[in-house]
Amino acid sequence: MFGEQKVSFSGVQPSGNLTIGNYLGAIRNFSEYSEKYKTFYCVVDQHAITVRQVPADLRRRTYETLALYMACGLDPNKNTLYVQSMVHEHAELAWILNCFTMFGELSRMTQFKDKSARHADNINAGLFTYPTLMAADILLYQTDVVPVGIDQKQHVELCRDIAERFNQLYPGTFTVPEPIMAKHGMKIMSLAEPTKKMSKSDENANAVVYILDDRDTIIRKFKRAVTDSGSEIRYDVNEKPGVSNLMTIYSCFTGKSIEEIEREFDGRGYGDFKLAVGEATADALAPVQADFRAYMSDKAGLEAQMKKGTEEASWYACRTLSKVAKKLGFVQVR
Ligand code: AQP
Repeated sequence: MFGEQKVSFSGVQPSGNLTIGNYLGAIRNFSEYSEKYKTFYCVVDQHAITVRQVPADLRRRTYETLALYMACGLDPNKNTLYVQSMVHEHAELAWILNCFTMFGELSRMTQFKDKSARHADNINAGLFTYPTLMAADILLYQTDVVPVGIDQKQHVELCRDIAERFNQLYPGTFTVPEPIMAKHGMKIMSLAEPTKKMSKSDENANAVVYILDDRDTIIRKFKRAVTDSGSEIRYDVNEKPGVSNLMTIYSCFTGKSIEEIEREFDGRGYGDFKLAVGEATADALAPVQADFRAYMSDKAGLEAQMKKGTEEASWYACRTLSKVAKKLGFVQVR
């Protein structure tokens, strides 16, 4: 909360091409808060370097992620859209919060365990302290709500613990945020291994539908999606994880309920169903892709937006960081 205004904050890492998981679990829900909240949506490039990135790819994907934010309906006049590394307060507050976060807390984070298993040759300190940088991102803006997919809920809960601990020592410093998850689509699963989350860094491109995949590719990927034994289109995450995941995706893109979908495909096989999911996904993404191309063709416009977003975000970030510095006893002679 900044003054009387409630705040929404979230971010996406430019660590790969964005997936329909990122879209349905996070970005699509960001604009819900644009009218009533002060909203900050950030391209979190500093988070992305916890695993090795090719610099040219990271730079390109940073532009692309910003363009996708706008293509997904985030109006830059109603939302502060910016790049994390351009607002130095994020990293500064992260250091401070490291001193208020326990080793045991960070060790329990599921994402740290998963990513350190996947990147066993590079278990760096940044991977371990990722959640304190994320807490800094959120707390800098006195955030009330953080729209995220369910995989990030644990990090937002840790952020709440850090904020409460800090507030106990230094009352009234931070707003304690709430994670907000979409009712449907909070965890879209891999098309190849439907018990595993769909991730942009998955090495198997067929397991993932990217927001920018063309129509034929989208339909082909859904046709090849792993389904379950039997032929019934029925929602049952334990017995039919593959079909249930496709039903969730179809529901998210068409607005139909799970019961409606079960009725629609009663007596029809997986082939018909997969084609329908592919077509619905491609139809829904087509306008986003067209807008994305238009934004990407105007690099100067994107850079102007980055500057504007940085100026807006910096003003809020600087206020919170000065408050924290004062509370901690740092000398601030300007
Ligand atoms: N499969 C998913 N279903 C629903 N939501 C998802 N999110 C990610 N995957 C899914 C949500 O997208 C937002 C941005 O995610 P991120 O870029 O911060 O990183 P992540 O959660 O680690 O996502 P990825 O795609 O799995 O990236 P990599 O492969 O780089 O680790 C978050 O709100 C997230 O919950």
